[in-house]
Amino acid sequence: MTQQQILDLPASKFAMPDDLDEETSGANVLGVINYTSGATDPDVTSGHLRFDLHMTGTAADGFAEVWTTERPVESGESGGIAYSHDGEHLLCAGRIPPATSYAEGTRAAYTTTLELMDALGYDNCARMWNFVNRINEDNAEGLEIYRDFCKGRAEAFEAFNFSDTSVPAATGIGSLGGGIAFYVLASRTSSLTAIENSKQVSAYNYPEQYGPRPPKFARATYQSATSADRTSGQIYVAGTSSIRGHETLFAGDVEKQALLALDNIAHLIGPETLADHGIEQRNTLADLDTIKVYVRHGEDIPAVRRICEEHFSPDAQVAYLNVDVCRADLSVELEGIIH
Ligand code: 3EB
Repeated sequence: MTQQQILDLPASKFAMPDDLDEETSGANVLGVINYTSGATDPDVTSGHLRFDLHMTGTAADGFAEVWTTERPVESGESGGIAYSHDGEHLLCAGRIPPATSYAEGTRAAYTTTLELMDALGYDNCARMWNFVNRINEDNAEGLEIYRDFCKGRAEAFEAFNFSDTSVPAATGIGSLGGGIAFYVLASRTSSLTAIENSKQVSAYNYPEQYGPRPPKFARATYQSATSADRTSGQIYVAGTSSIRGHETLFAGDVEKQALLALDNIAHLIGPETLADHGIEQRNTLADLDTIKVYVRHGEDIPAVRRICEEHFSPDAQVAYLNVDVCRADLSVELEGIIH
C-alpha cells in the first residue's frame, strides 16, 4: 500500500467488541458498524456514526466494522439518516422499521439518503450494504421481501438518474431483525469505476423472473484518488454468490456454491476483467481483506470456512455470519475489500 492510498482512501477493519475502545482511541473515526445481536437506529455517538445491525445470535459472536480516516470528522443526523464525513468521504446509514411491505419505505429512505449525499457534496456512491430481515418471506401482497426491497431501490436510483455505470457495489443479505438496515460509503472527488463480471449477467440486467425490478448494483467498485491512478486503487467487491449468467448453480451443495462464488470473485478481480475496465492492478483472492461470509445454515459454516481458508490470506480478517441469502436457492455469499 502506498502512502498516497493511506491518506486518500477510507480504511476499515474488524474489531472485537472488547477491543473497540482501543481500536478507536486516537483515530479519526468515520463510523462503527456493529454486527451484533440486536438492531438500533443509526446515531451519532462519540462524534461518529454508530449503527447496530442484528446479524448474530449473541453479542459475544459479534464484531465491529470500524471506518477510519486521516482527516478530522464531522457528524450529524438528518431525516432519520445519521452520517459522518471528512471532506472527502461520507459514511451514512438509515433503517426502515419492520413493515408489511417495503418498496415505498425503501424508496423514501434511499431518496433521503441520496438527497443528503447531494446536499453534503458527496455524489460518488462507492459502496452500499443492505440488511433485510425476513428476506425470503413474502410481503403483504405476496411479493418476496427481497424483490419488494429491489423495487424501492430501483425507483430511487432511477429518480436520481443513476446510470448502470454509476450504481455502487452492494450487498443485499438477510438479517435477524430490525426491518431493513443500510449504510453507504460515498466520496467527493475520488474516482470510481464500476466493474462487471463477464461470467455473470449484470444484476441490473437480470430478467423479470427474479422480480419486478432488478437489483441495482455493480459487481465491484474500483476507487482511486484520481482517475489517472489505475494501479493503486481500492476495490470494493460486492456480495457474490453461486450465480453464472443469471442462474443459480449447485442449489443444495454449499461447498460447490462457495467454490463458484470464489471463482466469480477471482475472475472479477483478475487481470482480464480489470484490464477490460482500464485498470492495471493485479489482484487475487489472497489480496481480499475485511471479508464477510454469509452462510444460510449455521451447520455449513465449518465446511465453508475450510474452503475460504484455502483461498484467502492467513492475514485477512474474515467474519462468518449465519443469515439468509437473497435467493432461496443460494446458501452462501461473500464480499470483501482490496485495500
Ligand atoms: C446476486 O449476485 C446475489 O441486492 O444489493 C449480491 C450483492 C446479491 C448485492 C443486492 C444481491 C445484492 O444477485 C445477491
